Amino acid sequence: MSDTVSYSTQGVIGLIKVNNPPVNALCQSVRAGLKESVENLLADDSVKAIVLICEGRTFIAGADINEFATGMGEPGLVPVIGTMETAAKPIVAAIHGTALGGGLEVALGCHYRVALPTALVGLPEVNLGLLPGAGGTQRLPRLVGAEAALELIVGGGHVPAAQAKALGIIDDIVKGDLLEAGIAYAEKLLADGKGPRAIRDITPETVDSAIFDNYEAGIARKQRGFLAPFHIINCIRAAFELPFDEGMAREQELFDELMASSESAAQRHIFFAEREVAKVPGLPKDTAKRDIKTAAIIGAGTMGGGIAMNFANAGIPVKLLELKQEFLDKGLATIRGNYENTAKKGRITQADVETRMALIEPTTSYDDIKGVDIVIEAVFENMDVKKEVFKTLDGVCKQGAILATNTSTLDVDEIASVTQRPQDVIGMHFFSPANVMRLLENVRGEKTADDVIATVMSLSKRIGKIGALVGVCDGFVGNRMLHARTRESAFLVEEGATPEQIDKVLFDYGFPMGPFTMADMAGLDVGYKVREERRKAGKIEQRDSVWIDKIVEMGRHGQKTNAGIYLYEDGRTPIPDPVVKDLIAQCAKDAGIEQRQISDQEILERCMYPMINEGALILEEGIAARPLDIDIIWINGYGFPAYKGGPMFWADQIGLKNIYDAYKKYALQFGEHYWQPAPLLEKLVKEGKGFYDL
Ligand code: T1G
Repeated sequence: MSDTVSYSTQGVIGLIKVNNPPVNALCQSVRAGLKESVENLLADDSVKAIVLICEGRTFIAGADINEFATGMGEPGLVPVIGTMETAAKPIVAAIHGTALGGGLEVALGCHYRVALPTALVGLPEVNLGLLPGAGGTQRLPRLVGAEAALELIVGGGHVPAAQAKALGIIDDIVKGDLLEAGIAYAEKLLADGKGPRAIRDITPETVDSAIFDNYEAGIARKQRGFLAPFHIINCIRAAFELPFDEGMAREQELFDELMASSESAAQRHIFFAEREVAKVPGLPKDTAKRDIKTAAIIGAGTMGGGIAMNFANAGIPVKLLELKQEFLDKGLATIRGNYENTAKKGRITQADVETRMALIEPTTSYDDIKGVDIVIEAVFENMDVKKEVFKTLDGVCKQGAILATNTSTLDVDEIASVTQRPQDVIGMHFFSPANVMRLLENVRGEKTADDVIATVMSLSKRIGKIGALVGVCDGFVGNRMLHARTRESAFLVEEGATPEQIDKVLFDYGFPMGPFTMADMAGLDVGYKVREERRKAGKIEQRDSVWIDKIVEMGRHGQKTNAGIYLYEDGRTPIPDPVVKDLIAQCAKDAGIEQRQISDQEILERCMYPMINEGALILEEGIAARPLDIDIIWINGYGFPAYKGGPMFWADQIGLKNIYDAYKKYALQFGEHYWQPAPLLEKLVKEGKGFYDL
C-alpha cells in the first residue's frame, strides 16, 4: 500500500481509502496506490464489490497541479481509471466535498456514484487552460448529453449533488456516515444482482453537429484568446462522432496541446498565485486576527454602497452611514436595485434580496457605529475630507476597531496621522463596481499593526475578494502602473497613432477594451481632475500631453455626454470623430511634434513595457513584495488577460532583455526621462533572470 492510499475488506466489500491532504490530489503515489488497491481487491475472491472513499475534507479534487511542471510519472491516470472501469466487480465511489477534475473522472471510471447532499462535482480544468484529460470529455457526455456536457465542461463550474443526481452524474444522495452508506449501497447492488456498469459502454445520443458550432459561436467573444474552451468543444464533439477509444485518443491529443501551451502555463500560474497572494511574506501564518462580526461604511455613494453589499453578501451586518438622509435613501435604493437585477437574472432569490437588505442598516449618526469591529471610509477622494472623517472615527469608534480607507491614491499614512491609533488604520482599495470586481488592494501604512493586516487579508477572502497587500505610494500598484500606460498612449496619439488603432492593439492583446474606450467609459473628467490636482501639487510631467484636457474643456466627458475621445450615437459604441482628429493634429503642431505612421508593435511595446518597468520599480521599493502580487492585481483589477498570466509573468515569457533593449531604443528616440530602465530590470537582464527568479 502507498502512504496515500490504503485498502481493506469489510465482509465481502473491499474498501479503498485515499488520504493525501489537503485535497486528495491525484499525485503519483495516489495513482499508484489506487492501481495497486484495485488489483489486489479484484484478486481477492472474498471481495464481491468495492467502495472508494477519501479521508479528510473532500473527495479527490483533481490531478496534482504541482506535478504538471515536473512531469506526471507512472502510472498515468487514464490506465488507472481503465483498470477500475473494466473491473469484474462493481466499484462504488462515495463522494463528499468537491470531486473535481481528475477526481470526478476517477468517479466516472467507477460503476456507481453516491454523494452527500453537500457534495459538489465538476470538471474545472478549463480554468487552468486545460481540458479533462482522463476521459471526462468522453464519459460525462455519455451520461448527461451534449448540451449539459458543453455547459459543465466549458463552463468549468461546480455542480451541487442534487443537480448532479438530476443529470445522472451521481446515482444516489446519501445521508449520515458516508462510508456506511457507501457499503450499504454496494451490498444492495450485490443483493439486487447488479454488476459493473461501464460508462464507456453507453451509446451516446444522436446529436445534430450544429449544437457544437452554435455553442462555439456563442462563446467566441467571451473566450477570445483562450484555447481550452474550443479544444473542449472538439473533444465533446468527438464523444458523439467517434468510437470511445478514438474519442479518448482525440482527448489525449488536444490535452497534450493545451498542457504545452503558454496559455495554460499562465493560467496554472494564476491558480497558485491567487492562493499565494493571501500569504504575506514576513507575517507569521499564526498571527492573531481580530474578530470581525460587524462593519460600518462611511459614505453611501457608488463605492460605499458596493462595499456594503460585499459585507451583506457575506452575512456580516453592516451599517451604512451618510450624513444627509437624501443621499442615504439614494444609496439604499441603488443597492436594492442592484440586488433586484441580480435576482431577475436568477443568480439570487427574492428572499436573498430581503435577507441582504436587512443586513444593511442605514444611519446618519456616528453614534450608531461606535461598537463596530471595522469601519471603511468611502467618501469623496479629497484628503481634507478624509482627514475629517478619520478624526471623527478616532473619537467615536471602540478601541481595537479597524479603521480602513477606500482611497484609490491618497497617502494612507497621512490619513492615519490624524488619529491616535495609526496602528489600526489600513487602506482597502476596492475597484468599481465594488460589489463586482474581485480585487482589493490592501494598503499597509507605516504603522499598521500586523494583526490588522492579517485580519484584513483574511476578511478579503471572506467577503469574496482577492486581497493583495501593497505599500503606500502614489497610485499604489495598479493605478501607478496604469499611469505609465496612460501617459505613453497619450503621447502615441500626439505622434500620429489614432485612438482607435491603440485601442485595437490592446484589445487584440487581450484587454476587454482599449485605454481610450475605457477612459470614455470611466469619464474623461475624472482623469482631468486628477491631472489638475497633480499640477496644483506641483507634479508637472516633463512632457505634458494636453489633447485629452482640450476635449474635456469642450464639455466632452465621454460616454456620459455622448462624446469624448469618440462619438457615441447609441450611447455606447465608440465612433472616431474627425473633430477630435483635427484637435489632436493641432495639439501636435502646437507641441512641435511631426506626426508619423506608428506600427502596432511600437504601440504594444510603449504601452506595455513602461507598465512592466514601473512594476520593477514597485518591487525594488517594496510597494509590492512579489511579482505575483502585481500579476494578481492586474488580472483581477484591470482585465489583464488570464491566458497571459499578468504583466510580470508575461515579461518573463517574452524575456526581460527584449524589454531592456526596447528601453534603450526608445531612450535614444525620446530621451531618457521616461525610458530609464529600472535598476532591478537591468540587474535581472545582466544575470539572465526573470522576475519570477526573485
Ligand atoms: N493540485 C495541487 N494542489 C491543490 C489542488 C490541486 N488540484 N487543489 C487545491 N490545491 C491546494 C491549494 O494550492 C492550497 O494549497 C490547498 O490545496 C487548499 O486549496 C487529469 C488534468 C478544491 C475547491 O482545478 O478548485 O484534474 O495554499 O486554498 O478554497 O483531467 O482548491 O494550502 O498550500 O483552493 O477550500 C482539476 C483546483 C485539476 C481543482 C478547494 N482540479 N482546486 O478550495 O482551498 S487538473 C481543479 C480548487 C485535472 C485531470 C486534470 C480548490 C478547491 P496551500 P484552496 P479551498
